Amino acid sequence: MKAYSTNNIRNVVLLGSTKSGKTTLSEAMLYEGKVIERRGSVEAKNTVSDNTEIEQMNQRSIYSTPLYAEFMDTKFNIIDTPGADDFIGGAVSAFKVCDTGVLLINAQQGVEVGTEIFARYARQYDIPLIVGINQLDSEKASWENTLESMKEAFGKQPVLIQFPVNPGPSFDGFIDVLKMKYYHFKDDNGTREDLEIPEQYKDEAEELRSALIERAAEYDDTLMEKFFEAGVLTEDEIRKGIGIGCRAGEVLPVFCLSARKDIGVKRLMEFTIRTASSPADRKARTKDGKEVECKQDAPTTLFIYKTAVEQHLGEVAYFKVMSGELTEGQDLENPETGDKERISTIYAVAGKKKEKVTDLFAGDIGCTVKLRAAKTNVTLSQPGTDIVYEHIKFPASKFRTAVKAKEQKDEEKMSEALSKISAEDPTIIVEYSKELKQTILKGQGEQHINIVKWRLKNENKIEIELFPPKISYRETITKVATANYRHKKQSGGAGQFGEVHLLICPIVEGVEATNRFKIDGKEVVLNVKNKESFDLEWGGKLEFYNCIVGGAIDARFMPAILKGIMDKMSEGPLTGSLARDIRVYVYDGKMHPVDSNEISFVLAARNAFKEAFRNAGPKIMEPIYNVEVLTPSDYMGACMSDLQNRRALIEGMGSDKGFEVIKARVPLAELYKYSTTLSSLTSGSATFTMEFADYQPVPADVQEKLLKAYMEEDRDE
Ligand SMILES: Nc1nc2c(ncn2[C@@H]2O[C@H](COP(=O)(O)OP(=O)(O)O)[C@@H](O)[C@H]2O)c(=O)[nH]1
Ligand SMILES: [Mg+2]
Repeated sequence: MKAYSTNNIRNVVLLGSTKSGKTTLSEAMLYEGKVIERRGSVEAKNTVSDNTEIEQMNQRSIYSTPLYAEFMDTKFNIIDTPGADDFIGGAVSAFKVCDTGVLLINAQQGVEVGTEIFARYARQYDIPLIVGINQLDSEKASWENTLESMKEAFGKQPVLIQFPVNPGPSFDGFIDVLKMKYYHFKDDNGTREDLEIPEQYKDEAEELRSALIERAAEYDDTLMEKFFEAGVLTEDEIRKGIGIGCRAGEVLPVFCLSARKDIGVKRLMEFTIRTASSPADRKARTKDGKEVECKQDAPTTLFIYKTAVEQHLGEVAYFKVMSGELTEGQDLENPETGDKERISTIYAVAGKKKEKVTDLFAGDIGCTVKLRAAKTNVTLSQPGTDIVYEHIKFPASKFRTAVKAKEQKDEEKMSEALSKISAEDPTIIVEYSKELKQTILKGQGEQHINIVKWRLKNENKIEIELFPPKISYRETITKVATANYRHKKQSGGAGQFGEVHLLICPIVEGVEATNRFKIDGKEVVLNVKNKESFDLEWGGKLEFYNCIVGGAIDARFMPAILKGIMDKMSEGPLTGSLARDIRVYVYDGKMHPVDSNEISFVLAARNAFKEAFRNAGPKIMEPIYNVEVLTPSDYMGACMSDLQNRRALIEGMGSDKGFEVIKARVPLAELYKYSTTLSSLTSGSATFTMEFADYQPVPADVQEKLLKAYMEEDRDE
């Protein structure tokens, strides 16, 4: 394959809800681009894109797959993405390297929540979209309903470039109002006839053509002038105007498709090549906020957007050439670590098919093998080039589970395998929580995690067990309390003696510290000699006040007292959870001239603190998450009552682009497997996001249960 120059490259990401037909479309594109001679199908498990065992088993895409077609003297790079929420990581990384999105809408369903999710992401990543209404050949296809749902979701953005002739099982062509032609298909294999528009479609075609011209004129002054003077625009002018509107995110050009019958695929590719951005039209952002142009005559820089371990090849790094020219054998370095890397071989990629090439120009996508330390998000550049590209920001996890190996002996192997999987798929996060003493596995949904389980079993021969993770509770207090504790031991040898009197009170935001307290009805004023304030690792604060008067305790024992308190803060008096937001005033005590030592004061302080804590209106606090659910209105009621059963506090409801949005605050303890429940409640048509908000006291009944559970656990040990 020859090296394509930047202007002759298009990078297109295929988007759309599950089963809209992205993988089938990619197959047809590869066929049109002569990369394959026969089209496979998802059912026959022989598509170029879904080529892994697990994807074929599930008959769906799980990874994002880079592909290409050579078409109209252009290298048409395609990234086929999985549509499901669970596998969103693949799409997010594709946004980083693509310049245009083709958003598929299933004509049987119209706009789905999945469609809306991808449209949102595209806006967020500034990816212009072209819409393909697919499956127009299916029995339940409805052109009208689909347009209606698009109007609701996208307002006036959709602009029809085509309309179908005979949508439904006998779908065999469409009228194109940019070309003013009738494209008729003679077979199910993309054989196209370019015909005059039949009489009965002429009026509709004229009407849509006028609408198209008007929209095309809207985004450019010279086109607008020309339109006012002449009343028409040429084909090239229309394309130009629509292209500008599309890049500005104001226009969604709409095409007709049957990916299965290869109808409309070639036209969509032609339009994309002529109208959509080339890589040169977009600038990439660096970590320090600068912009880098994608051009050939510049130092070579690459960005690795994905890695995978593949049969016969080992670790494969997929990248985009962000600037300059990449040549086989070139030496590059990672500007962040100084690591040197030689690019020994370069491949153009169509799924498993890897074609060796000698050069790739700025804007092109390819892969290489045998890098020493290159991972997703790494920039590699010609030595001396001080450019580091902004990392891909993957969405926050939505599914959290504890994991352990079925066989204790596999525990270490499991950790290693999990960290490899997480390097390949950064939306899988594995961490050992010292606090919970559990390995926590996080991902985008239960299916996502199940894929990990399957891979461990089949690729690494490790069986794992998943179970509900513990919750990171916190403990705090709500009122003032005091306690005295004397630690005394006099058996044999040297004795131990320490006595600590302390007062504790809660730290409440906006309430100033005081040294006046009422204890047993008496006003007490403490004499603060010294204050230390600690931001706790686990959130919240501890303030420690030395109020000792008259040398009751030597200053040299104060660190031991603080240590005793810290010990108890990190293993709270109620349930052993971490404690936070407490002020401690040590105001009196006693020493023994011989027996007092540090350990005595550690123990005295620990016990005094524990006792005071239990009398200070102690509360267990739990992590609360902000949850936002997006659902079709049919399922609104079901989603609401489910949330209410999860102790949710509903903060807002509203509709957005034809869907209902619910905003709620929900305790993490109630969110285990929420993604799974939501999916089954709504037949997979809803989605949600969750984000840590803050800690809040648990309700009394929950506190009771937690205390009881802790007592029982304690007794067990
Ligand atoms: N009738 C019809 N079925 C299609 C079309 N495109 C895809 N399909 C079928 O829809 C299902 C999902 O297709 P797939 O390409 O895997 O969708 P993806 O999840 O978006 O990648 C498969 O059974 C396909 O055969 C089409 O244009 N017409
Ligand atoms: Mg797919």
